[in-house]
Order: sequence, then C-alpha cells, then structure tokens
Amino acid sequence: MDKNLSAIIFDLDGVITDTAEYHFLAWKALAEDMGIRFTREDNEMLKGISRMESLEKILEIGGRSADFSSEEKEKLAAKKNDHYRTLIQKITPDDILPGMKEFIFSIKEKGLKLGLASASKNAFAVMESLGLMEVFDAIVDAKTVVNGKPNPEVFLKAADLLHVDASTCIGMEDAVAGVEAIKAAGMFAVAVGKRESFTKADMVYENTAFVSLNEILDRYNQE
Ligand code: B16
Ligand code: MG
Repeated sequence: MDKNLSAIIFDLDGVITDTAEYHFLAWKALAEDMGIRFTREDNEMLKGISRMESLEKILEIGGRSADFSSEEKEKLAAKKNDHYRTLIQKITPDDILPGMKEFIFSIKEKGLKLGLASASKNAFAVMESLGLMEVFDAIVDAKTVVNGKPNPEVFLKAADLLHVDASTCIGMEDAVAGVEAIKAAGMFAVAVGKRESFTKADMVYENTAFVSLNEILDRYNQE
C-alpha cells in the first residue's frame, strides 16, 4: 500500500456536492426578512463555517449584531434551516460534483477507506439523497463534534471511527478553515478551489473534474 495510506476523508459541501447555492437562497431569504442585503459574494465567506457563525456574519453585514438575544438568534437559524431542508429535498445522485463519483469508487477499488468530515448538521440527509450512505465507511457531522473547523476534531474523529492513524490519511476540502483543520490533524491536504486561496494545502485542484487518484498518490508518496 502506498506509504501506508489508509483513508481519504472528504468534506461534503463544495467537495462532493454543491449545497452552497441552497445555503445562499435560504440565508438570502432570511436576510431580506431582516432588511439585510446579502449577496453571492458574501455567501463565499460562509463556506465551511457553522450555522450560528454564518448567522453572526450576516448580522454583522447588516450592522444588526446587537439587535437579537441568543434565543432569537437560535430561532432565526432554525428558520433558515427549515427553508434549507426544503430546498435540499431536490438533491439526487446526479448532484454529485463532476468527477467525484468516479474518484470515490476508484478509492474503494484500491482498498482504501472512505470517511466524511462535514461541518453541516444536515450531512446525513445530504449523503442519503446522493446515494452515498452505504459507500462511506465513516461519516462524522457537526452534531457530534464540539469544535468546528479550523479545529481538527471532525477529521480526527473520522480517522478514529475508521480505526486508522490520522498521519496515514488524506483530507479533501474546499474551505480555507477546512484545510487548516486537515493540517492541524496531521493529514495530507488536497484543496478544491482557487490556487491562491490555499497556501497551506499540499495540493490544489481548481475543479473537482480534474481530481486524479494516481496523481494524488504520487504526491502523497513523495512527501
Ligand atoms: P448546516 P461542509 C458546511 O459544510 C458548509 O460549507 C457551510 O456553508 C455551512 O454553514 C455548514 O456546513 C453548516 O451547515 O447549517 O447544514 O449545519 O462544507 O463542512 O460539508
Ligand atoms: Mg466545504
């Protein structure tokens, strides 16, 4: 086996499927209800960060951070989530990002384990809709971790559930906070997105369609 590589642990939103648009539509509706203008560009900042942190950023954009009690903020976040849950009902296996289905199955064929480390509390529902629940060996979502990304907890927990050492794992992410979490977990980091955004990643692909297992294994083995 390639330098004892045992598993590849994926982020969900932005790596396996693109839920960002649904998050955007749900946050935008909530922001508009509060008289806050929220753009697609603003939405970029919310990738990989938790629901409550996202709400805080939106309130900051609208200059309304001090206007709500924590109970009211919980209600606002729950309202956004209800809307988001309705929107993600549309997700099907066709929503797996280009190249990722083939990539996931090539990992399985090599006898490597597959893990998921998501900051979303909706990760199980999304994986179910994508038809990937049975394909993955371990799934960790935000419901069972205390510290969000960039803390390494979610990636370490996935390695634990897979019964493998974190140093023998590769992590894959589309968010800067996520790449930081992978590196803090002592894993090899593959990022998906704009090259200049990911100075800490070991490898960067600008698009999931270009991801190649052989190329990743070559680079992992050179480390
Ligand atoms: P939820 P990931 C993250 O998922 C998203 O990137 C981020 O935009 C979202 O705010 C977060 O999940 C929480 O999602 O409201 O569903 O719990 O990229 O870590 O898979
Ligand atoms: Mg992500």
